[in-house]
Amino acid sequence: MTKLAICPGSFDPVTYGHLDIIQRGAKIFDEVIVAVFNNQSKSPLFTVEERVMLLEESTKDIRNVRVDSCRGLLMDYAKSKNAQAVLRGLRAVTDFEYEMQITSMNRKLNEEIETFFMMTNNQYSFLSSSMVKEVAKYNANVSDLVPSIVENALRKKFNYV
Ligand code: COD
Repeated sequence: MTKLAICPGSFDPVTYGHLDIIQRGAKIFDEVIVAVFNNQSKSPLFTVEERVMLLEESTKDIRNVRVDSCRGLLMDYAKSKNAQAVLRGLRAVTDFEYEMQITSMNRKLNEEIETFFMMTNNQYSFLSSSMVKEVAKYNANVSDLVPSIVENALRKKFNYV
């Protein structure tokens, strides 16, 4: 049976931290679908379409990764795709409580789909989309935090080109 994992998130925008989890996940699962959700509570900078495009470009060399946009509940989406797993990344201890809450709720919604956590690579343990946006707003160099296509998109958003 093909082992399919959904890697859900806001990805506003995708960072090297996200890509690290996606790349490593793609070595373990037969297929990974990166699912972009519109988490309105985070007041996104990029539209869902822009985030999907940036992810597609950034993952185009990974054969078994696809990108999709989603609405509604993660577990409904995962079930509709016949996924066996949800793949999430963990950074510092601060992520843990939030992830526990989401995982407990998701398990209540569908206990057959397992959530897998991968510890971040040390070099990305303090990297978040929010921090990238915060510094890119002031035209700081983010080239070692995000792919160049994302860097350019950030410059455009903040009117530096
Ligand atoms: N290193 C490693 N992993 C990282 C890094 C990093 N530097 N940065 C982020 N990650 C991981 C995150 O831990 C996460 O696993 C993934 O990458 C995506 O991160 P974000 O921040 O883009 O995504 P979130 O946390 O905003 O995603 C939240 C969801 C969209 C998954 C959630 O809101 C959701 O499931 N929404 C759908 C509605 C639903 O089903 N709700 C019920 C559950 S409460």
